[in-house]
Amino acid sequence: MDFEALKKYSALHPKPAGLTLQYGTAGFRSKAEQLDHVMFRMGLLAALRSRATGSTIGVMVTASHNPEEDNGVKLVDPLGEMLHPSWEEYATQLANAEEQDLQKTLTEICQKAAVNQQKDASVFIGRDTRPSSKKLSQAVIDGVSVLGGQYHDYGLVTTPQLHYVVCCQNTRGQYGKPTLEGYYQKLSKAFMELIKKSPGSGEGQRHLKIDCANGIGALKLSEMQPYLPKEVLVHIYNDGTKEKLNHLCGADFVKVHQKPPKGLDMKPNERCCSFDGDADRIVYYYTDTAGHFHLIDGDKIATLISIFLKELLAKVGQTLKMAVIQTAYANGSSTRYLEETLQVPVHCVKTGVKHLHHKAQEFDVGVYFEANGHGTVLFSKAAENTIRQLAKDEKDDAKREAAKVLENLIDLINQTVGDAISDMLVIEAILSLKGLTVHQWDAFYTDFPNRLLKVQVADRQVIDTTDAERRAVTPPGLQEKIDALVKKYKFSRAFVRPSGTEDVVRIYAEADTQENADALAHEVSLAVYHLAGGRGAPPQP
Ligand code: G16
Repeated sequence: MDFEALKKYSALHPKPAGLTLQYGTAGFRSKAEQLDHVMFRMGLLAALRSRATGSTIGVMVTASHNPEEDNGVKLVDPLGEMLHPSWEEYATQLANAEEQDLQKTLTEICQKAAVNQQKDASVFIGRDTRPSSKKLSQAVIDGVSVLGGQYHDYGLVTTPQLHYVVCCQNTRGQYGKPTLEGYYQKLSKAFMELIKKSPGSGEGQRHLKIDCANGIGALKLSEMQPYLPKEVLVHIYNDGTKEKLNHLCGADFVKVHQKPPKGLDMKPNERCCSFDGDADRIVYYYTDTAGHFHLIDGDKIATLISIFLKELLAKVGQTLKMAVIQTAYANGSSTRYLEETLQVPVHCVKTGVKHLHHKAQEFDVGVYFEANGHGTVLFSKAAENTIRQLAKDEKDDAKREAAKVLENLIDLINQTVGDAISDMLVIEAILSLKGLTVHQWDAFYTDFPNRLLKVQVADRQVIDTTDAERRAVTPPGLQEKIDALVKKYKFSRAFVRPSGTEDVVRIYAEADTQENADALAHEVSLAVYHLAGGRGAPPQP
C-alpha cells in the first residue's frame, strides 16, 4: 500500500472530525455534504473486498427513497447480493476513523480479513440522478484508484442494474452480459417469450402508467422501451425534468401516505405503479369507479407471484420447496392468506433486503418482498437446473410448457436484488397470462387497516428490538405500554423500530378499522415520544 499517496488523496476527502455515521439498513445514508469522505473510504473498502474475494465488487451512490438532499452508498458483493454482514463492521470502522488513524485502520482490516494486497482489485461503480451523486462517485473512484484498483464507471444506472452487472461479471457471463444492453436484451427476450403465451396476446395493447419518482427509473425505462414489444405501452410520469426526486411521489410516498403520487392522472380502474428513487422498489395501485384509492403493495405482489409459481410447480410435478419471506410490516391479512389459503410457509425476518435475501436462499424457490415493494424471487441452482432440463427434454407437453414458462420467469427475474423494472415486467406478464385485471388481483384478500408513522427522537439507538423487530427491548417500559395500547383495539398489533435509513423511529399499527389503526399508531407514537426522548413538539393526531 502506498501510504504517501493514501495520505495525499485522503486529505482531498477529509473526514469532519468527530463525525460518526452508522452503517444502516442498506449502507451509509446521510446529508450529501457529510458523505465525501465516506465515499472515498468505501472506494478503499471495495478495493479490499475485491482482493479478499478475488471478484468484482459494486459501489452504488444513492440514497434511494430519501429526500434529494441526502445521499448514500450501497455495496454489492460478488454474486450481486448486499455486502456480507461481516464486512459491515469494517465499513463502519473505516468510515469513522479519524484522519490520522486511517492507515492503521486499513492495515488492521487487511490483517483481520486476510486481504492479499498483491491481488488485482476490480470495482464497478454506479450512481443515481441526485445532484450530489456525480461528485460523490468521483470520491469512490479516487478511493479505488489510490489502492491500485481497476474500476468501471457505469455512470447513471438503477441500483438493481449495478447488482446485475456485478453478478454477470463474476459468473463470467453465465448470468448475462455485464452491460445495460445485456440487461435490456435478457429481460425483454424473456418477457416476450412469456406474453406470447397469454390468452389475450395479439388483441391490442396493454397500458401501464408509471410514476418514476423523478429518478433514475425514468431514464432507464426510456432506454429499455425500444426493446419492449409494441403490445406493451408504458407511460412514464415524474421523469425528473420538472420536479424534485421523491418529492410527493415514488413508491415510498405512495405506500406511506396510501394515496396517489403528484403528477400522475389516474382514470378509474387504470393500472398504475410507482418506482422509488433508485428503482429497486415498486408498488401498484388504482382508483375504483367510486374514486377510492387502492394500494397493491409488496405483500400483494408476493402473493400474485406465489400463486403463479405454485401453479406452475404443480404442473411440472416437482416437489420443490417454496416459501415466502416477509418482515414485521407485512399486512397480517397477507400472511394469513399465504399460510391458510395458499398453504405456503411464511417466514418473518428483520427489515432490510439483505435479511430477506439470506433467508430466501434456504429454499428451492424463495419469494421475498417487503411490504414497501422491495423484493424478488430466488431459485436455488438445483431448482433452476431441474426446470431448464424439463423445459428442454420433458416428453409430456403440458409439463414441458409449464417448465418453459418457469424458465422464462427465471430469466426475467433479477435474482440479485429487488428490481422495479424486472418486477414490473414479471407482474405484467403474470396478469396477462392469467387474464387478471388489477381489481381482481386486489381482491385476493383485503388488507387489515394499517398506518405507518415516524417520530423524531434525540437518539434513535435507544430503541432496541427483538423477535424480528416485533418487540422493543429498550427503553424500559415501552413494550409494556405498546402491549396495553394494543389491547384496547380489536384485531390489532403494533411495533416500533429505529429506521436504518432516516433519522426517525418508525411506528406500524394494524386494527379492525382505519380509525382504530390511526388512533393506535398515534398513541404508540406518543409513547415513543415520551419514553424514547422525543424531539420537537409531540406528535399530533
Ligand atoms: C432500504 C432497504 C429496505 C428497507 C428500507 C427502509 O430501502 O433496502 O430493505 O425496507 O431501506 O429501511 P428503514 O426502515 O430501516 O429505514 P431503500 O429503497 O431506501 O434502499
